Amino acid sequence: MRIDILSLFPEMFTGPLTESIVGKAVEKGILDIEVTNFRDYTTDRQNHVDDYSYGGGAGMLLQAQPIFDALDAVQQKALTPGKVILLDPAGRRFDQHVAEELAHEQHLTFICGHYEGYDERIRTRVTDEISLGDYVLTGGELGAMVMIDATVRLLPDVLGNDSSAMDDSFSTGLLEYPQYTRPADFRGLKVPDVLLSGDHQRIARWRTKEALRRTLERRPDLLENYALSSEERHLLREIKEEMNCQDE
Ligand code: 21W
Repeated sequence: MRIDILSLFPEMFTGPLTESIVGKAVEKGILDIEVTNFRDYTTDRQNHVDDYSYGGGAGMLLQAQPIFDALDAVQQKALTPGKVILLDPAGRRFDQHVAEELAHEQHLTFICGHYEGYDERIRTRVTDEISLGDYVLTGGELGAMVMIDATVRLLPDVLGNDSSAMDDSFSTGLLEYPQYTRPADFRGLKVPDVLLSGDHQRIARWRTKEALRRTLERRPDLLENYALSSEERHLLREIKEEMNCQDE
């Protein structure tokens, strides 16, 4: 996969893109990332990238010209235009499904703003407008890093074990069950007996039940879109009975 990032703050990306799993993917040649400062493409003699809003109003807008020219340059180099993603608080919300969609692409370009907004004409070059969530950031850079991290770990051969990305909570649709490591008794806090029993069938059932319990307690919204197996339906009924839950 090739990833281009257009940003006025390229240094922000050095840590996240060179360390850890994303850095390993670059070393392995699975991923090629380039950060372009679109200030380098300005034709303005003072290298301005922003200007006042027509019609008035507070704040500066990123101008179309530097971003158009930077996009022309990265798209010429990459052969395939791919997806062009505008980081924008008004975009659709990023989630695991979007990460899976992006992981199928050959080429991604992220445009990161850092001002009050974009000249509307920039959107004519954009295929997707994506937000990280309902909170205000100072710019798109952290959003791009989050999206790149979530996407790159889904690429084949990035994680050592190719089943690990598939088992993640949000991929399975349930939260994860509680996990324990040694010792079996830590300051009186004990590991549940079932996990020490060696009975793999009982353990699997316990884990499914606890994953359901945790999801019901913390993220009931996830259960609404989840297709329960007959065993899961049975376990969920047990949980609700234990809770003395009258409904269902
Ligand atoms: C913050 C841009 C506030 C614009 C119209 C009139 C990218 C982000 C960002 C930023 C405003 C994302 C306005 C979640 C985010 C981002 C910087 C408000 C004022 N619009 N995901 N006046 N949250 N944020 N614009 O902030 O660039 S993805």
